[in-house]
Parts: sequence; C-alpha cells; structure tokens
Amino acid sequence: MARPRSLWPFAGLVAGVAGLLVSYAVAAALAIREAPVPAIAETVIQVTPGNVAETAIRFLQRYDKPFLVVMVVLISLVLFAVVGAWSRRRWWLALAAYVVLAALAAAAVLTRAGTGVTDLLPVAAGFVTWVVVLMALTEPLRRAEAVVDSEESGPTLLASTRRQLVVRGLLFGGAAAAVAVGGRFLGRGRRQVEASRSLLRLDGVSRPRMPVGANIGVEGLSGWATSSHDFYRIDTAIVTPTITPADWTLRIHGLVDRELVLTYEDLIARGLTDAWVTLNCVSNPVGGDLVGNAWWSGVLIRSLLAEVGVHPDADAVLQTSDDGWTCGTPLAALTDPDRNAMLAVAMNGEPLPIDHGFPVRTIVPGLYGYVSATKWVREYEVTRFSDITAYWTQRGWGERGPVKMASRIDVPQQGSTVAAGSVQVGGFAWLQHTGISAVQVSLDGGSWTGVDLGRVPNADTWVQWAGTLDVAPGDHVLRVRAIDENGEVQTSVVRDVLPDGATGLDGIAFTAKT
Ligand SMILES: Nc1nc2c(c(=O)[nH]1)N[C@H]1C(S)=C(S)[C@@H](COP(=O)(O)O)O[C@H]1N2
Ligand SMILES: [Mo]
Repeated sequence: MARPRSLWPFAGLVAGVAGLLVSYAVAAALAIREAPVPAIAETVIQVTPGNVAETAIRFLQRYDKPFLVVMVVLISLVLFAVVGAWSRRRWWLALAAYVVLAALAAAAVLTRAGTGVTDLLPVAAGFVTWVVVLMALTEPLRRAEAVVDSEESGPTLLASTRRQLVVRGLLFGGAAAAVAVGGRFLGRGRRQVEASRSLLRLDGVSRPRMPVGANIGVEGLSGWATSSHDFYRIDTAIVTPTITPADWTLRIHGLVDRELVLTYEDLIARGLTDAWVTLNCVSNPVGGDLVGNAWWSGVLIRSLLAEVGVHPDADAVLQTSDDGWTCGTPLAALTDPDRNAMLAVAMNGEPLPIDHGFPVRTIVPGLYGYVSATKWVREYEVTRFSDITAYWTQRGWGERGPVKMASRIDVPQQGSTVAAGSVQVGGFAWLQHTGISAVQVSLDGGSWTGVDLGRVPNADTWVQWAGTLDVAPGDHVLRVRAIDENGEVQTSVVRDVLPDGATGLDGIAFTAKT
C-alpha cells in the first residue's frame, strides 16, 4: 500500500517558502535593510576565502550578488524539502532544523554593520511561519498515514489527502505571497521618503562646528557631540510617519491675527539658524542615557510667531504631529529671545533622519522632549494651557516640563575594577538654558571636591567633566553633583521620573586593586 511519502517534502517546501516570504514581507514593511536572505548571501561573501571569491566574482562578473542570492534560495528550497521529509518520522528533527536555520539567519543579520534587535523581527516572523505552516500541512498527512494501513479504503483516502494538502498548500502559499506584496507596499512610503531625503540639498545648513575643548579626553567617556545614529529615540509611533518635503505643511493658527500655512520651501526661505542643543527625555532616570547633544539647523519659531501676531492672552502652543501625537509648549519658551527655539530641518548637518522627525521637528532648549520636541510636526495652535490637554499630560505627566539639573558618572563604570592609585573619573552634567558652572564629586561620602569642566558654546548643551582621584585599594562609592550658573546646587532629594523628571544624585560603586 503506497503511503503519501512524496507529500511530506512538498509540505516542507510550502512551509519553507511561506516563511521566506513572510520574513521578506516584514523586512520590506519595516524597511529593514538587512533582510535574512541577502544578509546570508553577504555573509557568504565575507567568509569566502579571498582568492575563491575573486575567481567567482571575475567569473560571474557583476552578477555575483544576484547569483549568490539565487544560490541561497535554491539551497534553502532543498533543505526545506528535506525538513518536510524528516517531519514524517521525527517532528523534533524538523523543529531543530528550523531553529538552526533561523539561528544562522539571525547571526548573518547581526554581523552586518549597524544592526540591532529589531532587525531580527523578519527572522522571528519567518521562523514562526515555518512551524505553523508545517504543522498545518502535515496534520492531514499524519492522520491519513495512521489509518492507511488498517483500512480497505486506503487509495481513496490517499487521493483525498493529496487533494486536501494541495488546497492547503495553495492557500498558505498564496497567503504568504499576499503578505509579501503587502509588506512591500507598506514599506514603499518609507523607501520613497528615504530617497527624497537623500536627494535633499539644504543650502543654509552648515556642517557641525565642533567647539574646541568640549571633549576633555577621558578614556571611556562618550563624545560631547552625539551622532544621529547613537542619539536616543523615543516616540509613540508604531509605523513611523513618512512625509516628503513636498507633502509637508505647517499650519499655525488659534489665538493669532493672521493664520499661516507654510510649505517646506516657505519655511526654508525664512533662513536657517544653527545651534548645539542637548535634548533629553523626562523618562530618563538618574544616571540614564536618554539624552543626546546634536547640531540642529532650523528656523526660529519666535520670528514665525511674530509674523502671525500672537494674542496677549495666549500662554501655550499645542503642537500636533503627523501621527496625531500632541504636546503643549509654554509660549514664553518659544518667544524667549535668549533661547533659540526652532523648527529644525537638519540634525548634525544632514536632513533630519526619518526616525528623528523628517522633514521638520521642534527643538526647544531647556524643556523635556515630551512638552516640546514634536517630530513630524504639522500644526501649531496658539492657545491657553487652561483650554488644552496633550498626549502625556492626559496620562499624568506635568504640564510645562522644564528640564531639571542632572549629572552623571560614566567613568569608571558601575561595578568595574580599576587600578588603585590615581584614578580618572568623568561624565556629563546638564541644565539646558541655565548652564552648569561647576561639578563636584565625593568619594566614599567624603567632602565634595571640584572637577574640571569641558568648554561649551552655550548654556543649552551638556558639559563634560573630569577629575583625577587618589584611590586606595578596596571597594568605593563615587557620587557626583552639579552647580548651575545661578549657584544653585543639584538636589540630592530622590524623585521618580513621573510626573516631571527624576531628581537625586548619581552614584556608582567600583573596586580598586593594586
Ligand atoms: N510625533 C512625536 N514626537 C515626539 C514624541 C512622540 O511620541 N511623537 N516623543 C517626544 C519625546 S517624549 C521625546 S523625549 C523626544 C525624543 O526625540 P528623539 O527620538 O529624536 O530623541 O521626541 C518627542 N517628540
Ligand atoms: Mo521623552
């Protein structure tokens, strides 16, 4: 009696291809550059001995990459069929094969430059698809095989099982293909905006001018200027808004004399200002790293507000982003002549990265991001705090959100071991818009002693600090505090980030050894 043997590899093939398609769909939808198959192909190139690779490349001319991708897919197809055959006898072996394949794909993705955990989403989606589809397809086969031996109706059953399997295979294969097309469609917007962003030439944007002496040269301390790549990212967007400059407008309305709708060109035409500004998140805990310092270029908000004529009874601007996020910003901070609040179009000399608000976002020195730094900004409504609520204030966070003084120890690291004797310590301190005048450290609860400060171009940026301490062998605790330009000493009172920012002093424990 013939058993439906050949149907098992078929099931494996369908499951395998469905997994590849779904993983491709996720990569395309999220515009993840390192999709599993190309990542594996690129890894193959990397691990191939140079002479072999060269011969192959010369042989294949410029088709080496497509050739490799095709090879990876073909080899995968064979593997998928084998896995399907295996699943007949040993289900765990099939599962183990999927785990190994997924692990290889994950490793390939992670070895590419600049990849992170989210880049593994396509691999995870593919893995789940493999398991689910293989189970769904082999279930009728398993049932059929169980009865085929014992019953007269074997051939009829076999035929109906084959039919069932083909139908299911088509359904799953079709669904996976549809998902792949859908993923590509979803990702299209982002790819287009990415393209328009890379073509954008902003005449008024200058390269970051690195101030002399801002980095004081402590080993292990991150740079005073934060690259856009390393800059923290916080927002509520699940799908990042993708807006081309041509599609962007800003509407300024509310308590104004003349409502204004600005296009991107109108905005740029008003002339760009640039400044170093440190931005931080209200959710940053003491010692945390939700803070970064960048060179921003944009248009001064106070001149736009002067243009529209703000009514004297207004005290807030309700900002709305393309994805419907809102925040209420104190009008006084936006009109303050000593503080260059801007509609930023560039970060570190380049058009804003999409994740940081392309094409236009707000930057206001001295306010936490949640009350000011609207990314993908679309609307300014001049209004009164008493008349509005915004995204985070509805959820219990403070209304106005001025930043609080903070200082952080980066060197030595918490829990590290250093050589006893003279030990270098260092970190950052900030109170944007007011500025830091001094930083002090205390070793093991001893007296506060001043350390050196790096130079800063203005009061709106953080400052690096560094010192050298004489440290005896043993366990130690180091604490830090800052003093602002008004002589105010940073408070040691511990407060949670909710509702309006953490307070308390950063402290680290370390060990000195001879
Ligand atoms: N559209 C939009 N803008 C937003 C947010 C958001 O959720 N949506 N989050 C804000 C918060 S809480 C912070 S701290 C900053 C972070 O900006 P970044 O991601 O560029 O570092 O963006 C602000 N702007
Ligand atoms: Mo934030």
